[in-house]
Amino acid sequence: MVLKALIFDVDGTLAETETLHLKAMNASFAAEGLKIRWHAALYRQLLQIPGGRNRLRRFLGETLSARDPGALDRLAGELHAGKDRTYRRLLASGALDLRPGVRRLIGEARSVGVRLAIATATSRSNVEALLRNTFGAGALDWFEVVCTVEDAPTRKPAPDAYLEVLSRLDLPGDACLALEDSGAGVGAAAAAGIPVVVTQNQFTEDDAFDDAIAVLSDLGDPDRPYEAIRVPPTGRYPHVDVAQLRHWHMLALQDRAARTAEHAVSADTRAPAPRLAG
Ligand code: XBP
Ligand code: MG
Repeated sequence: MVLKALIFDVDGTLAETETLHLKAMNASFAAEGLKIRWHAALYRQLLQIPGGRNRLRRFLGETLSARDPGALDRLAGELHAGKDRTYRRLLASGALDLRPGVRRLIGEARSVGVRLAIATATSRSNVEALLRNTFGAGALDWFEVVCTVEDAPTRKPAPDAYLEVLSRLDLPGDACLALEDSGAGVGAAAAAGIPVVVTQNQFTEDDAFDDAIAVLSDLGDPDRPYEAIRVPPTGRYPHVDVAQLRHWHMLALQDRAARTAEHAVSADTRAPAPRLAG
């Protein structure tokens, strides 16, 4: 099976958005007159809870436990909406660029006919704002499928977003490759049968990436190679391009086939000896 499509995660993979979500969250606390401020180490822990609003509601429940649950639900909703407005305003002011190599790899994939898709746990309006303010107007159309929380409400590590993308691309998991930054994202893609490459960041570097083919600092660029955290022993390119991804994808499928064969052999040796007739 050859590589036909790349499926990109958004937050933390296309750009270091979590620093902006965090900044916007703290601005939202301040705008509501709350003294709460999240620092990076706390945010890193909170990111283990899927979804911005859910993690906020959980935090408020523990911090403002004397308040009525209904009031906390409303407060979480207002704070989250305020966070998103500020996040998109910051994006519009040019506060964030793409991670190294992202623009180059997506441009190359488009020019050689590798299909593109997005699988994210954030909202469609956040994705549109990020693409418009980094790649530029019209970039949304480069992605054949854009699956957001509105399309797959059960967030990663559930495989739902990836399964939805595969169904809309009409491709099996082993014809695709996912690019992710978090343990939850790797879990989601792997559960959908899609090989994954990780570009980690300050919020995810302690996550478990056991199911990933390769773990890197970023995609790198010709004048600035990526740092290899864990990569296959053969065929390493200094920066990630389509040829590198095709190579890693092939190794991942070979590894999967070898494991399936090994599993079949061990199941066979465990089976009882066939009875002979007579
Ligand atoms: C990452 C997330 C999101 C963001 C915040 O999504 O977990 O919840 O932290 O976005 P992904 P919201 O990596 O799948 O793109 O506040 O919109 O949830
Ligand atoms: Mg992510």
